Amino acid sequence: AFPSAFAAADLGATSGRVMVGRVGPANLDLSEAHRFPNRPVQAGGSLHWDVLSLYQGVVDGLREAARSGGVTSVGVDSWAVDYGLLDADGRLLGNPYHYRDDRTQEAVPRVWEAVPAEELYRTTGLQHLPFNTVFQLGAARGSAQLAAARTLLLVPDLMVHWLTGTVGAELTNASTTALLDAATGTWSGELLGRLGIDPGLFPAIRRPGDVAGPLLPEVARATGLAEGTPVVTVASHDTASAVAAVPADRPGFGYVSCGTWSLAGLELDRPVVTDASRAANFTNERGIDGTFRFLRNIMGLWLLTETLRTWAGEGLPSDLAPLLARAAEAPPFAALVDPDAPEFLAPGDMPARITAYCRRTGQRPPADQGAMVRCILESLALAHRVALRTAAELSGRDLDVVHLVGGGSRNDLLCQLTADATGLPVVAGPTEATALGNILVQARAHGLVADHAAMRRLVADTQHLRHYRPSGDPHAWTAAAARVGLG
Ligand code: LRH
Repeated sequence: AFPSAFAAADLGATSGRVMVGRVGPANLDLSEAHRFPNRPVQAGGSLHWDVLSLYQGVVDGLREAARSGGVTSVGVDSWAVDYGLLDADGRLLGNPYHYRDDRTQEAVPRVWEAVPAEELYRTTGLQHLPFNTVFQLGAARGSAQLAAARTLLLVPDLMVHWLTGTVGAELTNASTTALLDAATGTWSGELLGRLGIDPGLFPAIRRPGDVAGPLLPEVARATGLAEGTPVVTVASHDTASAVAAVPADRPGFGYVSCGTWSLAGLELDRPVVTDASRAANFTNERGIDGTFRFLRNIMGLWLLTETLRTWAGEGLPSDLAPLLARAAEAPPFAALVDPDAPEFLAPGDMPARITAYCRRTGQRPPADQGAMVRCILESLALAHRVALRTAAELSGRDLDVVHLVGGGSRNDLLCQLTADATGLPVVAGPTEATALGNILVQARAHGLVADHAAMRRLVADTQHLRHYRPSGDPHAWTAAAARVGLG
């Protein structure tokens, strides 16, 4: 049988891409049809996503996919929590906010006044992140924009709306809003009522594998794709797609989906919502097939990319490869930070913030660029270790391997440090786990892959994976972490 082709539109925080995946019984080939920058815009005192330019990138990418031979269907995924609002005519009301916009700071205590933090956690199972949709809507309360809104669509659902004219709320991404009931997987009317949010804003839930609808005729014309090409609902939360494609072959695996964020945790078949999991700020996001991602957000390679951006602006060397080589040579454990310190969330001068953190915690700040990069990567590896161990403890599971997927799996030093810190073998790759998860859910919906285990086997059999054995003394990590109160 000839392999079938599927298009995955995958929007990331710094770039978007349309990938074409060709799937056969024993093949899975991925090629990039189009990549385009995602440049957040600071305007009118707020940070926004330029969603029209992202949509244009998707359309351009689909045109390339059509040129390369056409596709059986299309799926869209992106980062979580952010949304666009539509008015009664179905028009977009303003530009969606970026989750790094700081307007939610004052909204958090107000939301907790209406629904105490413990109760919010018990209902939704979601870790506290100041940008969760629930707090963004808290910040929007009383605004003319929210008053005019009739429909809320998370970013991938907005793209699907423009591609097909239909509205729906994809389940995995909806589970990141902190408005979904963890027990039922539907919008919590009780929460919405107490928060004074109009329940009519929220479309019906769609599940990965459902067909959202055919491309609108004008979109088919603009892209050159066949009239009637279906848009299939995938796991539209990028992390859900990435974890769906983790090439694991047994249950005792942990994962780190590593890009702008490091999402480190386990796949479970039921949520863990306890006082201990709340205290450890662990989340229960929904995956495909009734799975849950029990994980913690770690600030991730954002620390490194913001550092490189700052250096580039100052005219300092900012090419990653030579800096990684210098980091590999730098002395270990010279300085460690908590990557999740709230001051690292916003865009801006990252080396200055890391330096200030080190001073504040009685450490000598990294003295040169190699030492700074080493500090960031060791701090991330340590955070991976803490999150994975905590996840295992809280869920009563044993871990015997860590799968590191996403763009960060290209970073050899980070993979090795993660193996060293966790004391576990690390399997690195695939880099494009999110796009593969997107494509495989479509392929399964078309009957080309039998089930989730077969999806994972296909990834394991066809993608380039690298293996790292733990080296060094794991106690050195315990001691270094304890020295700076990060154990
Ligand atoms: C990663 C991600 C993560 C969310 C964050 C907002 O891209 O989707 O899972 O927490 O973006």
